[in-house]
Amino acid sequence: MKIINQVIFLLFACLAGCTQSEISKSDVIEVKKTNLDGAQDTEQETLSIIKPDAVCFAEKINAKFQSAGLEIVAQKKIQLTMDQAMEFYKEHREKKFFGELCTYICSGPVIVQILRGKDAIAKNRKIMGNTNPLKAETGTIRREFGKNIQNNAAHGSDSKESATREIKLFFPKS
Ligand code: IDP
Ligand code: MG
Repeated sequence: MKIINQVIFLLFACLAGCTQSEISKSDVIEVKKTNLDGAQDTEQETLSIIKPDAVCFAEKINAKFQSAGLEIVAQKKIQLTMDQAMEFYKEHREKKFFGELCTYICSGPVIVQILRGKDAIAKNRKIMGNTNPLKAETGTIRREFGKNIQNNAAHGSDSKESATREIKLFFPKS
């Protein structure tokens, strides 16, 4: 009888999907030293965001970064204000999805992170996969955890300039 109850519970847990956060409730999860002094030339830092409806998969997503050799050197859970979202996504302000995108990114807590490693910017983009989860390769974050082209689980800086700007926005002292 006990086993049957456990099986039923597991079935419900699977059906419920992303309902429970795997990550602690505290706002600041971890912040380590973030300057690149002493790091090798090819090392880069990039900004990653685990978007609202993928926060519950944070442990699995972080495991992908780590197994690809990206170190999470800073990480915090925050909820963006509309002003922060509009500043962050300002390169898209002319796009028709801009308003909806900003509303979405503010719809719940996100996890902002600095990833560090060799070719971190390109590596993170590869681990994330195509913007559209339907076009993303098997095993990528967006393929596994994204719902659609907007709710696509993760953000990753697309250039050194973006990385510098985006890291400053969320980790001004780093
Ligand atoms: P990226 O995140 O792969 O760099 P961008 O083109 O920079 O893709 O778009 C930023 C974010 O805007 C995407 O991650 C996604 O959340 C959202 N987005 C991109 N294209 C569309 C669209 O056609 N409809 C709705 N949202 C979109
Ligand atoms: Mg982009």
